[in-house]
Order: sequence, then C-alpha cells, then structure tokens
Amino acid sequence: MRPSTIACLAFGLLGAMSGGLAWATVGAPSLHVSQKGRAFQPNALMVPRGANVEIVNDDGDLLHHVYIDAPDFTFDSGDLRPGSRTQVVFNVAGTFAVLCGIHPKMKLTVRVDGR
Ligand SMILES: [Cu+2]
Repeated sequence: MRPSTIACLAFGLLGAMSGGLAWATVGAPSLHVSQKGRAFQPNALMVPRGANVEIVNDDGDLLHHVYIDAPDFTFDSGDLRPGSRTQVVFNVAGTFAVLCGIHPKMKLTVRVDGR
C-alpha cells in the first residue's frame, strides 16, 4: 500500500469520527423531561434547534398531556397515561410554553437557540 493511500484512509476515518461526534454533541441532542408530582421536571430547558425532547409521565396514577400552542409551533401528544412517553422535536427558534391540558399549572419553558 502506498503512503498516500494510507494517509487518505486515515483522513477518511478522522472525518467519519468527527462527523459522528458533531452529530452527538451539537446536531440533535436528546433530552429527558419527567412529569412528576403534577409538574414538569425540570421546568425550564435551553436547547439548540433540532433538539429532541422526550417527556415521560412518571406520575404513578395520573393522566397527563403535552401541548404547545404558539403561532409558529404547535404540538399535541394526546393523553399520556402513566409510564407512557412522547417526543417533541424543536425545529423552530424561540421560547415556547409546553403545557398539560389536564393540569393548567404544569408548565415547561423551552428556549430554542436558533444558531
Ligand atoms: Cu398533567
């Protein structure tokens, strides 16, 4: 194998590795939010655009719900039974109130960084 071929392979590998790393740390992080004690935990998040937020109903016997009703971004999970989960992908920059239609006091604020 000629040295130039080896160098080419090494750069290819490096590119693949850094590409994977960029995706994991910047591209689309996955975040976890719990619905527990009739509250979102945590109740505020700052995420990059494209972030995937998983929300789990961890309240033993309470039905919850997740919705967003902003002019430029809406979401509705439907009823979330105890132990079930939903995923919200934040593709729009801005600050959004994530609410539960069953418990009006439950609120999660998500700030989506547009960069
Ligand atoms: Cu609720």
